[in-house]
Amino acid sequence: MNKTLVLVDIQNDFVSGGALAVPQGELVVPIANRIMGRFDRIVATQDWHPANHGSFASQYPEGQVGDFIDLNGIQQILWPDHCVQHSEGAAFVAELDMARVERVFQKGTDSGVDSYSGFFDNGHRLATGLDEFLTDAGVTGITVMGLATDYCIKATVLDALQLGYAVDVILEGVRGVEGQTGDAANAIEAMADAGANMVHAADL
Ligand code: VGL
Ligand code: ZN
Repeated sequence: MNKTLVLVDIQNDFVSGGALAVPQGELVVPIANRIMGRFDRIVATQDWHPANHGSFASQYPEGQVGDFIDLNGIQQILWPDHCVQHSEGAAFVAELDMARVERVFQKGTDSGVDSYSGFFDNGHRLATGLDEFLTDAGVTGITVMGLATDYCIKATVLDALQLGYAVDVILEGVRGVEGQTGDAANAIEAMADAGANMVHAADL
């Protein structure tokens, strides 16, 4: 068996009290802990930005969170400073059981380009190593959960499908930023349309 769980960005800044808190983001933690035993392999992604990252509104004199800018040719929404390398906000949520997490793939480390997907930056130029790791391990299908549905989950799942993986998404294991009402539901629909399988934790 080769069942692989990919935990996306379950970090302090994305749960209640965090800099970019995803509503009810912390609720995915007990679900992750509960289902880990069903998998042969577990990996995690970690949003890991330099303090001057180009997605931070703080880097622009007139920048407001939620504004769109052009970041080296790619449309970029501006975020509050979050997941700054080595900060408490970038750390994995303390309650998340990391004991069986075999590897962590960091992303967003280049200040000039954001990286929602756990596989590639938003310009699809640099790989994080996740695809190579999974390929080397003979993994052909992954189960994805974590944060946030409408950004990093969606991008990770769409890239995985494009790379040829079979992808299950755990519906109660994801939560969205919901900058606009419906963003999370639209993301779920986009992932399903692209071929992802929507599953419930109880059915694993
Ligand atoms: C994320 C916005 C900015 C995410 C990361 O993990 O979904 N969203 N950086
Ligand atoms: Zn980020």
